[in-house]
Amino acid sequence: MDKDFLWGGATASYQCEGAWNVDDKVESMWDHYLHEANLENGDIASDHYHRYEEDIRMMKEGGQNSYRFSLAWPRIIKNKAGERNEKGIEFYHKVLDACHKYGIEPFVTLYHWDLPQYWEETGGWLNHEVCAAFEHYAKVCYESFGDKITKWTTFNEPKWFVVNGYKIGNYPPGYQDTQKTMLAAYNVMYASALGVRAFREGNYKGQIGIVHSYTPVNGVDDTIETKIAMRYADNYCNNWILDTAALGEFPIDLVAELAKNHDISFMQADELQIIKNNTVDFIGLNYYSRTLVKPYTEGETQLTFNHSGKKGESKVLIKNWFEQVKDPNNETTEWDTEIYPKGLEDGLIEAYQRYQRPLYVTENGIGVREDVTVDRVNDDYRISFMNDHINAIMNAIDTGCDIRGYYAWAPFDLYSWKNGVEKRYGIVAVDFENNQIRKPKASYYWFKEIIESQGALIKRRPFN
Ligand code: BGP
Repeated sequence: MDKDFLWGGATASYQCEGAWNVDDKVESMWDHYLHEANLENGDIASDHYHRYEEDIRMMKEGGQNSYRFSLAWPRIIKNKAGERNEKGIEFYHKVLDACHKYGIEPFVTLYHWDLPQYWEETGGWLNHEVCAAFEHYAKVCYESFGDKITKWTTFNEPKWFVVNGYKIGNYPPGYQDTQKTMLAAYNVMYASALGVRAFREGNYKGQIGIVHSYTPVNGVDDTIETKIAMRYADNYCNNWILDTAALGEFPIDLVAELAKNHDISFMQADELQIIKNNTVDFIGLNYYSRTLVKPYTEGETQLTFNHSGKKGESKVLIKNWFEQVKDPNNETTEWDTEIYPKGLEDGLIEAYQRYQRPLYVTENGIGVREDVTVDRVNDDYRISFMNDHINAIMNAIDTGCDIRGYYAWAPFDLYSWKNGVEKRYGIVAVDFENNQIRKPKASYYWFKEIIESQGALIKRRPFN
């Protein structure tokens, strides 16, 4: 790997900071939703708000040179009038200063799902005003932190929070409505373009991108029907984010298909032009698995998500579009995520060919139950998972793709959306029951050696 390659871990404000109402932070839509539903929440999470220095020091000691994290809008902007919360801003200055002290390059997400509840109450992403509010928030962040950050991203995973929040209904605000899904998707992609435009107009240093929950699509066979199903799946999973952010256009066949039965009058020509003119400098891809599909011509849409950690609960079947199927040859986690590193290699090559932008793998990891009371968690499965995915990146680089970083999800255990802290991803264990004690897992030490060798210690293998 190139010496400038970024190696690190990724987190999100809500999932690790805790301190949900400290220093004048206001409620986010996730605070509100989980409190109302009385579900396990991130009120304390990994208490990173108070332990960021220790966490960042451990990144450094683990050989890492970058940290991807998000800023919490409800910590930074107090109200709809857009007033700044200086205490929240001060917190992120301290985090950024710790990064710089330890030689860790910050890679910063503006929005990782914690919309201020005062905006959710006005309709959230269904309310067009929220796009301008996001632009204002982005400007406050660029102004406040512009001299300490050179890698910015607007949104983390529009596909994931929009589809889960408005179509599947398992995330806040909990709708199951295609029209609302389309409107939220449009507003988010427009807001992202406004964030890019504000960044360019302000002449801030560095680059700006977007992060996508990438599930490259494969088909069960080579028939024309399967190829059509694959295109539907790719539009649903990937293209409405990546084509829009990187090429400046929503996929026209997707828009035409949706327009048959839905209202698309919210798509305004002047705004589409803003989207066209403000594409991203780079793309961040979060990779957990691919989407394997076959045609689905009979039967109704069924979308269910596994939050229990009992295998077999997830279902993605979209009427007349596609059905997601399992490959019996591959293992899955207890949360139904197929382990398929080849998908990352194929996906990176495809994304690079299509978008010709520098790529970063901004999240990759495996969520499992673990006993963290032992001295050291021997997470060989995580080492093997990371090895094979870094190998996939190296294979893609060998074909000429410009890939500039790899971030483990996560640098330490944190809260998993709707799954709580039972589903662990960290390379450092956090004992949530026992004073939040941090203990590196075997994967932390392994990752350090891999980084020090610039990837030379990765077990290389071609995929079949
Ligand atoms: C991504 C999100 C992260 C993180 C990760 C693991 O979709 O960007 O925030 O949570 O997935 O997912 P989960 O916690 O649902 O297992």
